[in-house]
Amino acid sequence: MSANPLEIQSLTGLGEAEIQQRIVAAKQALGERLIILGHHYQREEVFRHADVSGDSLKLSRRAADSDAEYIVFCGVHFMAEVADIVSRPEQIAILPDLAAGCSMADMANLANVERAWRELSQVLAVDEQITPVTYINSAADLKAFCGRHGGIVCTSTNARHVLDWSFGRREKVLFFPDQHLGRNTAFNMGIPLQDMVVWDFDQPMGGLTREQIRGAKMILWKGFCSVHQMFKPAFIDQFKARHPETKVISHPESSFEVCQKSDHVGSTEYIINTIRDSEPGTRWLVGTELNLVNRLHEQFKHEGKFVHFMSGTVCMCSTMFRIGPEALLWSLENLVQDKVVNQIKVPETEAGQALLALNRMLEISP
Ligand code: CIZ
Ligand code: SF4
Repeated sequence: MSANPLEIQSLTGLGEAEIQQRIVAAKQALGERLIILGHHYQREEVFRHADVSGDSLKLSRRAADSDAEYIVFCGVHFMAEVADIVSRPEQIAILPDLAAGCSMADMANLANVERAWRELSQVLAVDEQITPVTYINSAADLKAFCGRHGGIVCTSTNARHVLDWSFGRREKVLFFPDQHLGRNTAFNMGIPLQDMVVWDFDQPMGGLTREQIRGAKMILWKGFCSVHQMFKPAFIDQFKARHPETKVISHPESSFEVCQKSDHVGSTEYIINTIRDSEPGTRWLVGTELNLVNRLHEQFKHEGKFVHFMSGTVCMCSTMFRIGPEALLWSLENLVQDKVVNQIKVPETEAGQALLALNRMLEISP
């Protein structure tokens, strides 16, 4: 059974307080049969109900360890797919709103990646020379592609370990879908920009010459996150002109120029921990999703830390926002009645191959 927008809509007529109370009651009724995993980018009205919050690496580990019958994922589609893949077959992964996708993940699909692999094989011995690395922000069939071709998954927390592992095996990496995470991580490992090329999936041979392909160490897919690409170096300059003491911290999905102007670059877990461990009085300018930055602002203002968002406009992840309290309530109340709605189930063969690539990642992650 999948989302019935009318059923969810009928809940939007309820007051916010009643929705919140009913979520708590449904959670209580389900007890240990349920675990709610909440990504850092979720909005507050939903995030507060998470049993475990974290980034995709932490949440995929918790999904793999959990004994709960139902894993309700407050996050986006690829995260619920990962929960399904790493959990046991009898466990059920649920995404409260099926429209919660990821525009970056959609920038790479299996047809485009297989075409790239075929075209690259005209120039290179692909299975000996290239490790395919997919960011966890990608569909399960791309993780399966990496599983089949000796490749691996990465998150923003372990991207460096994953690239070290990959270059330890083969001389080149095809990195998709996010060019920025690939470029920022490789550059920090000492790979110069001239050793990186961008694969334009809309063009034959990625728009590259044979020489460019032969000469590259990193082949970066031309994908990006529409939220993180809003952050601009000029904003950092203007902010620092007003508050020169500011420390700048950015997510590696931000552009190269923004990351170069940042004092720290890292995943959401890294950003949270770095601000948590900083001295009272520190002023932070943060380049990541708005809901997380607002939460950090609220959490740390009592310690005298100043947390600011790296944009004058409201740029938040609209697909993360799809998971509203009404959708969460709708999925939980159905479970109370033993009705499973919005189950995310990855086909068995694909899941098995994707698990190979995910397990390689989990084994080498810190
Ligand atoms: O890996 C994740 O959870 C994402 C999407 C961001 C981050 O760095 O935590
Ligand atoms: Fe995808 Fe960007 Fe939203 Fe993360 S913030 S889920 S990468 S669109």
